[in-house]
Amino acid sequence: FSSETAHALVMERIVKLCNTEEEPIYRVLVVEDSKTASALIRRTLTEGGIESQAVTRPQDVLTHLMQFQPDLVLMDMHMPGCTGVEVTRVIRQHAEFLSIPVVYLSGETNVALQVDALRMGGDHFLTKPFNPVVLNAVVKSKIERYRSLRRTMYQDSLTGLLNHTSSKQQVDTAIRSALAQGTALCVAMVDIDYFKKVNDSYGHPAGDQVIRSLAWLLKQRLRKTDAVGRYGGEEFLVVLPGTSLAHARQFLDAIRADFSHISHPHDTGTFTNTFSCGIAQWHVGMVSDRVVKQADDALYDAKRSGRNQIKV
Ligand code: GH3
Ligand code: MG
Ligand code: MG
Ligand code: MG
Ligand code: MG
Repeated sequence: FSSETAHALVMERIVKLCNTEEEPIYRVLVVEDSKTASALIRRTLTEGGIESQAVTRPQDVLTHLMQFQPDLVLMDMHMPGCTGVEVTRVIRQHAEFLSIPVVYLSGETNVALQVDALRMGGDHFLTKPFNPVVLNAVVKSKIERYRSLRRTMYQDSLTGLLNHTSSKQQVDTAIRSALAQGTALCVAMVDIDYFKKVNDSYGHPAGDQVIRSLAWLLKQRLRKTDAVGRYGGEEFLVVLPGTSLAHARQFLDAIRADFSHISHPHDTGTFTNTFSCGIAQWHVGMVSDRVVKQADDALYDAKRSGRNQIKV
């Protein structure tokens, strides 16, 4: 696996996490050389509603991490040829897995060695024989914390969409897969029209509500493979893999028309609003900054031409 592929896979999982309202199932990678022990651990996890995969050979851990995208690693201490501490150190060398929870589950009762394991990248130490209830409780609480950490890192708190940084990363990810698969890719920039007036006339909370309703509409309409992020205050970045310019335009224009008909409530009545949009088509050789800039230029053109429209 190249680090680019790893990055793409990780982003895919993060987007999935950000796009689903209900929590996806918990996923645990069990690193354990004894097949009997891993079968027992996995059965316990299954009973707790936790999905798992097992790795018996430490050299396979990275591949499994990238393909399975677990939320947590359950790590044995003593394995043939290496220790769990060494495996954890390798995992932590990859930026994508810098903060994934690593929980030790080992027969090691030497407290000094347990403390060493925690000092060197471990998050928790459980001993064998384990208590199934405690194991599942530890796993779930560590995963919950890790998820809320990732959320604050990647998600926009007002809308639940991707934030500025992760929507930009999403363009990189989409470019990589467009290159690998030889497919089309369009990127669009959406910006609400005369938004300052909304704030001035109806107040900031009403403005926030307009931002949320556009976010909701975009999220509703986009397909699973698309991505949308809040790029700035009232600006959204939309990534449409496998989409021609004509289709992207048609698709966003339908959303534009629908948005313009939404009645937004304020203290004494309702008001409507519009957005403008610029679309850029990606071509081989274009870096993400350039395709985003081109969408932004097209957006500026749409604004200058009177707003409530789409330009390419
Ligand atoms: P146009 O895009 O049509 O050119 O006009 P505009 O009035 O929308 O232009 P501009 O981009 O200059 O203004 C955007 C305003 O959005 C400025 C800022 O006060 C407001 N804004 C930015 N973020 C938020 C937010 O999170 N909530 C609210 N309510 N307003 C925000
Ligand atoms: Mg062992
Ligand atoms: Mg503006
Ligand atoms: Mg605006
Ligand atoms: Mg703006």
